[in-house]
Amino acid sequence: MLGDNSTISELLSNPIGFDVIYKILLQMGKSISLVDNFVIRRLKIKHIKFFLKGKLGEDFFYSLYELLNQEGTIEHSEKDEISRKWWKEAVFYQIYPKSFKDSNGDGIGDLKGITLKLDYLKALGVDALWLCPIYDSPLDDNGYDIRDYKKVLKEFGTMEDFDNLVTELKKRNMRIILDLVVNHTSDEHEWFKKALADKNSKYHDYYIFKPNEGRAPNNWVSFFSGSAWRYVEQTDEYSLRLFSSKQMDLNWENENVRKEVEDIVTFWRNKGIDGFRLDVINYISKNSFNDGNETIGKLMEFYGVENYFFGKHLHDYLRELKKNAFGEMFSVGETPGVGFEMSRLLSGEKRGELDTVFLFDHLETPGHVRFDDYHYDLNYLKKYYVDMYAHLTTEDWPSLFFENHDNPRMISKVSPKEEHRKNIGKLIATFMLTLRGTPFIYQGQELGLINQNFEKIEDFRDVESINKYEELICQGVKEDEAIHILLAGSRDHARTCMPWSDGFTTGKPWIMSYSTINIDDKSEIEDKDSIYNWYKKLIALRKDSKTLVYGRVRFPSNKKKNYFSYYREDEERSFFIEINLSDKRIKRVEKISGYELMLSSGANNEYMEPYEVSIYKKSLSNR
Ligand code: TEU
Ligand code: CA
Repeated sequence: MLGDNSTISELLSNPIGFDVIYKILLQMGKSISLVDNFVIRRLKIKHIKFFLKGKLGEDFFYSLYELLNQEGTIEHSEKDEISRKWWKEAVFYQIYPKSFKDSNGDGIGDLKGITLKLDYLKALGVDALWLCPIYDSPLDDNGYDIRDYKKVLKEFGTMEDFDNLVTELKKRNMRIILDLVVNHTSDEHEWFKKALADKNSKYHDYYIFKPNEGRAPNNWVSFFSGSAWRYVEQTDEYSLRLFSSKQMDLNWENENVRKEVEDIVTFWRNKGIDGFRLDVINYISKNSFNDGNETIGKLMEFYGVENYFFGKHLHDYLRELKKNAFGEMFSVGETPGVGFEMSRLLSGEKRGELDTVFLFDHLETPGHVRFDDYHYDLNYLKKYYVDMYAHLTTEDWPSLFFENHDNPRMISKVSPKEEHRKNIGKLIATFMLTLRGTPFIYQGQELGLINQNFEKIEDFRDVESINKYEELICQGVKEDEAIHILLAGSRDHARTCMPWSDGFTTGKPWIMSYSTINIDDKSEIEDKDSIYNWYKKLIALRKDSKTLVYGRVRFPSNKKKNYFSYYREDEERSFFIEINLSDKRIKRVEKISGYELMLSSGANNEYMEPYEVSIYKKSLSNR
């Protein structure tokens, strides 16, 4: 058991310990090497406490030990062969249905609209779709507040439309995964309505209720502003809601809840889907309802998060769900706050829990959060990926993504300059499609979309942004400053309508249609030098040789700033990828011989253009 007399070395060999220390240093803009060295490793935690007294009180260490001692260390066994799986070879494409394609002119994307665009996706080289929630919902959080798990949202169409989409996908040898949102339900779900109607009904224990003692049960805050507790007048209680006030957390300690989730998974599995993305799945096990530690709350932005971001029953619940419902179906967990070592506990091949996870530490550079207005320094990715692959073994398989429906467009994070957009778009594609892991392209990323020019609060639709705006105004922030903060991090940047040459809709779109730059799918397809055609060529390269899927990753130890290179190798061939991480022209560093240039976004001379990527290949056998 870890405690004050444990050494820093013992702390770092605990997966949660390593990730927590890594994350704290990351938020402070420091590197893990600050503690992961011979001198510090021999110190005892009580020595550190002495230096940090006043900053990290006793309760911080109590919370930390509580968290750490629920896990043992995890072996780093290294078997040679990486097991072959369809979901390791597949290129995924994430669709936000509401903004993808509207087929009936009501201004809202729908399932028939997705079916209309399957040939576009097939031509790009997409193997599998991930659809954000398509279930009946009051749309408080655009479908992440589910009212009926077995009913298609009427605005998106009918179950027949869904069945037809699956049929059309199978005709094209494509797959589909759905979004499983089971940390919480809508407050309009029949379970919650029954829970309020009768405190003694079995449904009352489906949720997390606490008696009203005059104030919220603890200091936890919601990810969507305000207290994480909603006062429920009907029963004079507080009910937990980590997200919007219409998204009520489920009580996973209740076996009936877990059985309901198994039933939902089985229902959609029987409809022919290939798996699920599991929404904030690492939040489902709550360790306690103690107040959140002040320091951790400030550091992680949300008070209370240490009590639920990796609860002690999480592994039990995931193993049970896989055994009783998922079986061999694919699962990718969305795990905000989880780091490399903890991800191995959740998705290591022998763990019997998840197949892979979405980690998020690469989406902002150290010391920044999503709503900070800053330029993303791509040199951070060099450090991030070298660290990541140093931790992962052949039994671990990462996901590779830079955008989704919760984040601004990555090109805009790096640079606002149109002159760099194309090369940055190709650079991002290259990381996703040539590193080892499963790539997830987010709708519009293949077109090089950038952030939207929202002007006023009425232009926004996302509950997180609207609540944040109101919170900022209440704090005395001026309107234009509040809009500036939203523009840095609003999820709505990723939710504007796809700019199809044949139009997103014939009606009035539910959100501003895409307007920041004048491109559409037709112009990008016709432009041989477009980001779209870079994705298409890279995906074809990846399919052509499994080297870019299963090959070893090797990073030459060059420390030159702004330059990043790596090899992907197996017995048959070697790929060499070199990247200019900056907006300056730089000299190439790595000397290579015998390689053939396959793709370059530069001029192929001794200097690399700003944000240039060049990809080379060498055959190692005459096969
Ligand atoms: O996102 C959870 C999540 O990690 C982000 O919402 C993040 O916590 C938040 O933006 C604060 O930074 C999932 C879904 O992807 C998101 O769309 C939902 O709003 C959320 O869960 C609730 O279901
Ligand atoms: Ca529609």
